[in-house]
Amino acid sequence: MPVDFNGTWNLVSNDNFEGYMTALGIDFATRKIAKMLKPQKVIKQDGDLFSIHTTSTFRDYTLQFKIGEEFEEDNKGLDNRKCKSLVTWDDDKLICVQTGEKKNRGWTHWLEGDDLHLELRCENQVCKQVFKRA
Ligand code: YOG
Repeated sequence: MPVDFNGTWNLVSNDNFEGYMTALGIDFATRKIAKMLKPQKVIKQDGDLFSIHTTSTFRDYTLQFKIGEEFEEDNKGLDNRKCKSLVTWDDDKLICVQTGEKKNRGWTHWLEGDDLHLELRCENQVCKQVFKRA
C-alpha cells in the first residue's frame, strides 16, 4: 500500500513560483496576482486513480489521472498549453512528466512528516511548494 495523499491541503510556502511562471510564459499582470494566492489542494486517491483539485480565489485547476496511463493535459487557466502527461510512483513519490513544447516540464509530490510537498519544474526553473492539512 503506497502513501496516502488523501485530504485537503493549504499552501504554506511557495519558493520561486515567479521563476516557474516566467518559464511558462505567464504575463506580468497575471504573475502579480498569482503570486499572492494561497491555493488549496483537495486530493482524492483511490487505488491507481487520483484527482487533484487546486483551487484559489483567482483560478481553479482540476487534474484526474491513473498511475502509469498517459493522458492529454490541457492546462486550462494556467498556460493553456497541451501536453502529454504520465504519472508514476518512484518509491513513495508521485512523479509527473509533462511532455510538450516546454522542456523538462513536470512535478513531484511527496509527504514529509505531516506536510505535503510539491516541486513544479519547467525548463531550468524549479518551484517548491509546501502544504499543511486544512
Ligand atoms: O498541480 O499542476 O498538484 O495539477 C500551477 C500554476 C494561478 C493561475 C498551479 C492559479 C502555474 C495563473 C497548478 C493557481 C502558473 C498562473 C491555482 C499546479 C500558471 C498560471 C490553480 C499543478 C499539479 C500537482 C496538479
